[in-house]
Amino acid sequence: MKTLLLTDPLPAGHFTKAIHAIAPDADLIEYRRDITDAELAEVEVVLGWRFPAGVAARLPKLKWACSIAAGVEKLLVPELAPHVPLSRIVDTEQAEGIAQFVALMALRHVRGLEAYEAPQRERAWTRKPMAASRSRVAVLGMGTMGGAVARLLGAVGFAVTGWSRRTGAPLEALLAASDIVVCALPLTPETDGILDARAFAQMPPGSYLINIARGAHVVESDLIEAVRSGHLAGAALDVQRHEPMPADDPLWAVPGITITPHIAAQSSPQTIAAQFVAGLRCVQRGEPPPQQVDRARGY
Ligand code: OXD
Repeated sequence: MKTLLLTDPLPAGHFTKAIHAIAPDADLIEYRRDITDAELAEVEVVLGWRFPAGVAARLPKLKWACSIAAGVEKLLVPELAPHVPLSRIVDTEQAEGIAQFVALMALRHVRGLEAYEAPQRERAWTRKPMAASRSRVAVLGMGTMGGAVARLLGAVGFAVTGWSRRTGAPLEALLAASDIVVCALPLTPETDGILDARAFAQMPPGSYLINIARGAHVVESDLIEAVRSGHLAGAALDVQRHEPMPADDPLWAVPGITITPHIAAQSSPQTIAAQFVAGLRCVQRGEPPPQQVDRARGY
């Protein structure tokens, strides 16, 4: 079965090597801008991060699409034929890495670590000791990532409440009762822009946002306003609406906002290859591939 690799911005070569190491028979082609309709007409499987514009409509034989990520919104394009199953990677190692990143950012914030940077530059031994923090954290999205985040934050002393759209619990009340809000939601039309001026106004003064999901969950201009006004203490954004973030993006220069370039945790090509090949074998046998997302729900 011919598989098209759409891994950009990650180099396809890593995936080809990892897949061929365990499935030498896998028939892989890498996407090129000048790829022809004749080549695409032979493709039965896609492994990728995002569909370049128009490509999904040029795959008449497509039988399965598999994301190289946990989030699938960039493959779930309207032109993807409705009968094509879409799978995602489920990686507990990645979830643990994400949880470590969130714990690092949450602890750095509540322990006031940034307050020691200027004194060190000035060689000033200025102490502001504190007891253990018991800050209240809301984890929005309780899937593989959010669940791991909630467990680790609980283990280091935070009072954690998980929230997901499916529980139907009112988000406003939780935001109002949280010192830190962590976004681990899937990106769907319902969650796009969910963290906006209204949500920030509901969060208590001095509270903090950590986003490890997708940049589009946050209305970034509203966040900048909420931080600049002093209502929010700041934010740690591992993901941004425009990735890679352009040099003139206003988010770079907001005191209190930490930007990292989508590095909180990533699945290894070996993990992706193992899950992909297991799914490919199912499709080759005519069985449904595992780890399918509910296309109507978007995750
Ligand atoms: C993912 C990601 O969704 O890396 O897995 O962002």
